[in-house]
Amino acid sequence: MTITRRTILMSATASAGLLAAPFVRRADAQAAEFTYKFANNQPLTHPSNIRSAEAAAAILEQSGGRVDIQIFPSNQLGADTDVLGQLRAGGVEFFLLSPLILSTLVPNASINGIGFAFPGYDAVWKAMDGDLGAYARGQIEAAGLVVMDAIWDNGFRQITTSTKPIETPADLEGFKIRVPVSPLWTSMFTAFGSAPASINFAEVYSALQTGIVDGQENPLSILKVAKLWEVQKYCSVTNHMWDGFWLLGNRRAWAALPEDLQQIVATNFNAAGVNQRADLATLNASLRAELEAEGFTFNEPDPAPFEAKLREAGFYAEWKGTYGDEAWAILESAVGRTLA
Ligand code: X2X
Repeated sequence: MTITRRTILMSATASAGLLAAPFVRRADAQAAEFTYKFANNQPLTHPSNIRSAEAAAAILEQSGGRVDIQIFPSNQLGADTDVLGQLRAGGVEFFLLSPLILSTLVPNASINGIGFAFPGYDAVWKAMDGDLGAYARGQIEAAGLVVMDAIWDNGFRQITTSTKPIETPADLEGFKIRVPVSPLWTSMFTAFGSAPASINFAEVYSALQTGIVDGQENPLSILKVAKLWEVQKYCSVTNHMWDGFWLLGNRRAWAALPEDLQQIVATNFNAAGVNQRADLATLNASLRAELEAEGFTFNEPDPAPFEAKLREAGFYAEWKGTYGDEAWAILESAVGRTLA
């Protein structure tokens, strides 16, 4: 990410229609016993960063100044796949990351991203606060990372393009689309017959601007905070998957915290996640109109042919085999229907 791009995002704070982010790099950081870095890929204007900053302030206060969480938004410490390496090595202590990108390390963590699995948010929270989330957290812990209980929202994903609205699955054939770095994303858009390119979020704006790809897919909140109308024209409301963010921790850094401090950190982080979900629910009510005002043209294709296309291409059968019967049964039970 260039200085110019970051400057643009910073200056967007005032005009984004969101609260000004209370992000402050404190000068007294060296006074704390535990100074931990918290990385994420979202601009300061995203509710994730507003709630993270709130949690960090509460943690500093409730720990009597012993725990200082410093927030690094917008991939300031590196692209997501690099920061995942830093988290494992201990160079970064906390990281808010998509379960699908995490699946490059924890393969079955991506199961929430199966196409068209969730009909809406009620089903998402029931599953992710229930057995499916517990299963995923078990996988993450078995891989040597710490994970907080509450998953944060990213959202239902929509396809944007610079060229044409996506009306039917045929419109995705041969389409050059950016997908995040994750086997599940590549598999889904390969099943649609597209030409998916794995690109970290840090490079998405420039990849769209320079025409390396013609489109991308993300929730409306991300289109807004990343100002993607500047480099995209159409938004097709496909709701093709839901994804969130797990708040991950480095195990050694976590174990170094006495139990009472772990409790303070976990309680505030989980509360921040639950509040962030509510913030996004509020934002979602007005985002489409705001994005239309910025220049996006919306359409709402029938999702049924898209799901049928994935099924015909063997997408569901393939992923059932990859995740295994146990994980697949938890997914199907969570969504209340047979997917494969
Ligand atoms: O990389 C993306 O597209 C984003 C911001 O949605 C994720 O973190 C998965």
